[in-house]
Amino acid sequence: MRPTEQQLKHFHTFGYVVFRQLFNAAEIKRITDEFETVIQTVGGGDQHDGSNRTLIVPTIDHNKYLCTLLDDPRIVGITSAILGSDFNYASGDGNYYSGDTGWHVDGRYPKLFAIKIAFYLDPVTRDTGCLRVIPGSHHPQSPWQQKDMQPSQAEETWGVAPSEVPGQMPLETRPGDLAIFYHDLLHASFGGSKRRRMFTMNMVKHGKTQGDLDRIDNYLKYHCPVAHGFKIGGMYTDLMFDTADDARLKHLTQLQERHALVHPDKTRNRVL
Ligand SMILES: O=C(O)CCC(=O)C(=O)O
Repeated sequence: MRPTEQQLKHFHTFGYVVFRQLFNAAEIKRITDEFETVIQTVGGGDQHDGSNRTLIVPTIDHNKYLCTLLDDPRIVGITSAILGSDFNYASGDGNYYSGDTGWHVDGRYPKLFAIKIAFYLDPVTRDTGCLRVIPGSHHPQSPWQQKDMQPSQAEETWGVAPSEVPGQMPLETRPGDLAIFYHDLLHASFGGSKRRRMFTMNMVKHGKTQGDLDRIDNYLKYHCPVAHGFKIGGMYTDLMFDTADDARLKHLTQLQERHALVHPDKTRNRVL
């Protein structure tokens, strides 16, 4: 599936795009059920009492069905149109979020490098925990990238609650919708429940130059399972590799190799 030119323009202009009902009811029910199995059995979700966020990294890698999201023509088509067909899958978190998430970016890069694909598994609205974004804030020249334009400091700077910062856009979604955004985009969430279910797939551009590889290595220092405290023997689980065909492997090889350089003690040898 290729996004329309308008969807792509929307994505690059505003830093995000929402695909409505990309997954049908039966598909999203299966995705949700398998997510629950993962977070309950290996993610500590069985201990979740709402006092804190429950987090697991990675998510899809722990489940054979969820691994196939990386083969899904919709995910592959959209990501290829944005990052190129040789994009790298860069892991992703699974969450029971509890309460608000303050304004932040996931990274800042001089040009497009990383995107996040977000599956919200419950209906979420502006005031019940949907993703809110500041459109255009991903552009390096955006005023939102100035030191004195930090929405996380809205109360101190402008006397405005962070949830009321002007210029924001709530991305209200129903299960089956997919929100995709630049890592550089300011985003937050307010008013959600104590058990807001959401998981992500991060995707990054394939590295071709030494500069690209340096960027990837730096990314892996802070954003990979082991950097978040989850030791799975490398960038991906064995299950992700063992169930991969050649098409999927194309999206795994580079980061597994770079992971071995960045985290040599935390990468088991495997022949790819
Ligand atoms: O849904 C949320 O609470 C925020 C999600 C988020 O910040 C992220 O995935 O980076």
